[in-house]
Amino acid sequence: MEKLIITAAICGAEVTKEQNPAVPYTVEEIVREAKSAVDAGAAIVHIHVREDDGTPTQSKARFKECIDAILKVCPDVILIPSTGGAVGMTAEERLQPTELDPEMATLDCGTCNFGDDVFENTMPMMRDFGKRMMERGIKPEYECFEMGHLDTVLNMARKGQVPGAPMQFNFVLGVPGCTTATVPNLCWLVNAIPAGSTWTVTGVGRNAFPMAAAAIAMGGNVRVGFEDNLYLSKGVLAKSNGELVEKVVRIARELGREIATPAEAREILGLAPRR
Ligand code: KMH
Ligand code: ZN
Repeated sequence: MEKLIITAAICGAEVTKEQNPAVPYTVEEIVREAKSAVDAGAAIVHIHVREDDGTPTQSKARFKECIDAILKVCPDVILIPSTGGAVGMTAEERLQPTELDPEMATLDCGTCNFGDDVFENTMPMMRDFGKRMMERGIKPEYECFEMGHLDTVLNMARKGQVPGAPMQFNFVLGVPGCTTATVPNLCWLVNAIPAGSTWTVTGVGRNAFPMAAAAIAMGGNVRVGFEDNLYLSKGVLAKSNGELVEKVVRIARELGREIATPAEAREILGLAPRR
């Protein structure tokens, strides 16, 4: 089996310090959380950014400030900025971090319920996002919250509307209103991706570690972090993203799976080595 790529989604757009005081808002806090995750074994950090008061933003300047500051202390890490932003943001607003030419960025693969909200990703929006990423040579991480999102993006790839092989998928399972986090659902998705693709699973809330264990056993990759889950175990808040990553590393070690460094993750994902 390939080594395990761990992604830390350190911040998200929805979680707050009221829910867990360790949720990062400021640049310093974002750097602290990224470093804790990388030190624990994350090869990838998925980033959203906030204003100092916690308001989610897709500001290019704020992304640049955070990316530069993270790379100062974690020079090898793979950063995947969000183009999902927060529910209700416009496509133009969401696309801002692509202007920084990151090696990867998320591309959300369809509209879905998101708790009480609707996360809008219309076909024209997705075609615009795909075009932008092809023009700028950005490798998308295809975020699938629903079973049908996978068919949607595979069709778009066949039509040349989004970057094609090798594709990297992130199956985000357990968002209220979307596909539930079960092993049969994960197997259905994994069985439907083209040969040569790579995949990661994100289990939301209490699904985080069961989905991680399933992916470790199946040969896939794992995302954890405050964006998806604030707890280390039932009723115990995680003190840092690093603690969540450490738990994945412990499970992987028990199951005999080694952890990929950022350089190894770049090779597995088909990214160019860092200059
Ligand atoms: N904040 C969610 C509505 C992404 O990063 O691309 C969407 C999200 C997906 O987090
Ligand atoms: Zn995200």
